[in-house]
Amino acid sequence: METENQKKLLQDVFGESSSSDSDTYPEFNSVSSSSSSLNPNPNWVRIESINGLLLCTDFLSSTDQASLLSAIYAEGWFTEESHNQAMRFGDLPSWAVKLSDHIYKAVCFGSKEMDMRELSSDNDVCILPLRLLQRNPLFDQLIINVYQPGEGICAHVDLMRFEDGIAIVSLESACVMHFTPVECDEKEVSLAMKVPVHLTPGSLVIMWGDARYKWKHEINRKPGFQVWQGLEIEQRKRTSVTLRKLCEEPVELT
Ligand SMILES: O=C(O)CCC(=O)C(=O)O
Repeated sequence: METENQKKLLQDVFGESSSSDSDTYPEFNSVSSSSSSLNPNPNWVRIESINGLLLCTDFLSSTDQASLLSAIYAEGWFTEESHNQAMRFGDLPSWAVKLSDHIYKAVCFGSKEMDMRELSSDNDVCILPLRLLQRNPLFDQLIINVYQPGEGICAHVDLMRFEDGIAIVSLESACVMHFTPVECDEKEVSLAMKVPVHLTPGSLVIMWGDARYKWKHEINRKPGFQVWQGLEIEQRKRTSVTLRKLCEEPVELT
């Protein structure tokens, strides 16, 4: 019965077929004249060793990446090189609302491929549990980070003032994000103990459950840390968009 309800819910979300208006990617800015198609079969990769960590490798086409970047830079937040972070809370810019909508649909399309029984609860098969996917708004906090070559972000767990279910979209260039269990002492942990995830431009990471609460994530762009499949990644400027939802009240971990 529960499965039928969930199936109906997902059908309500995007209809019986994938040929509805949800096939069209909204443009991220009004300047862009072209629109591209929403990928009805997004490539979702589950990071096996970390429950609740999922990567959509083909979330945004190159056209949509360019359109999103131009919408971000049109905000005027990054007029000087020293400006490397912008945050917004509450009502988000329209392009960020569209991006949230894309995330919602990419999760739904990915979930559609899965056995509906798997969507019922907080298990490690979900892309995002329905209780998180259904909240309204899905996200109400935004951070844009701009990294120059060599710059990264220290290992951290996102603040408890944010709910479970965090999304990160990568733009411009690739990097390796490393995940380390929270209980590991950062001074003692070796690179070999970290789980690397390759974030390519246009990819989307979803973190929930263990991935959000029990693992720290970091981007270390010092020489020797940006290695993927044996090769050091050539470093260029990278921009990321992180979307989160503020808690009504901060939650304590038990
Ligand atoms: O830039 C990224 O990909 C990660 C950003 C992040 O972890 C943060 O802003 O808390």
